Amino acid sequence: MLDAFSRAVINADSKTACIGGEELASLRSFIAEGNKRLDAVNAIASNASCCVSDAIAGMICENTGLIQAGGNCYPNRRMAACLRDGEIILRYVTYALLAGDASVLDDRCLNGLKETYVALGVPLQSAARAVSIMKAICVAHINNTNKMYEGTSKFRKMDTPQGDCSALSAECASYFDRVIAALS
Ligand SMILES: CCC1=C(C)/C(=C/C2=NC(=C\c3[nH]c(/C=C4\NC(=O)[C@H](C)[C@H]4CC)c(C)c3CCC(=O)O)/C(CCC(=O)O)=C2C)NC1=O
Repeated sequence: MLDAFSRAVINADSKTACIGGEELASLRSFIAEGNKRLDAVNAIASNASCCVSDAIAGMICENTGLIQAGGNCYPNRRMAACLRDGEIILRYVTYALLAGDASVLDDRCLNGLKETYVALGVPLQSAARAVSIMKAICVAHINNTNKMYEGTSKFRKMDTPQGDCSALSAECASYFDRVIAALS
């Protein structure tokens, strides 16, 4: 598993070079923006179960066959496995976002996932749809633009300083895109 720092070392080593100006600048900004990154991870992690259940519910609303006999979220054992998988995927995305590197997601979650799903008959398109809903939710939580259920007690904004988190939300979105790509 790599992070932004070990990745810089590996890149430099593969060129037998010292860690150079551009890499140092990128690490410097990784450190300078570190608190924002932690807030972004926290924004997702502390809304994780809501995020997962909403994404799986959304996926099922769009395709109710999933919870009927023959569907891959039927019976409850499979529904539970599906919710668990949503949690696993989200957890590895938060690890990647924390590390600033996708390798932990690739190596420990995505490696062989498509083959497992194909073998078990888990519909890849539905799984990708649930992941894309999680992506939209997480981007909203990171940017603190979450508007779902506004005006009710279910509406939640994180108590964080205002600032520009567009780069972090884009990075987070790219990890979800990686999951979707691995399943297609
Ligand atoms: C650490 C990384 C890791 C991952 C990612 C992982 C995934 C994983 N998901 C599985 C099953 C499963 N995954 C799903 C998921 C779904 N079904 C749907 O219709 C939806 C599209 C989707 C939810 C979004 C289901 C239903 C099963 C059970 C399938 C079965 O037993 O028939 C299995 C088979 C073993 C088991 O049932 O526990 C694995 C290994 N395990 C791991 O250790």
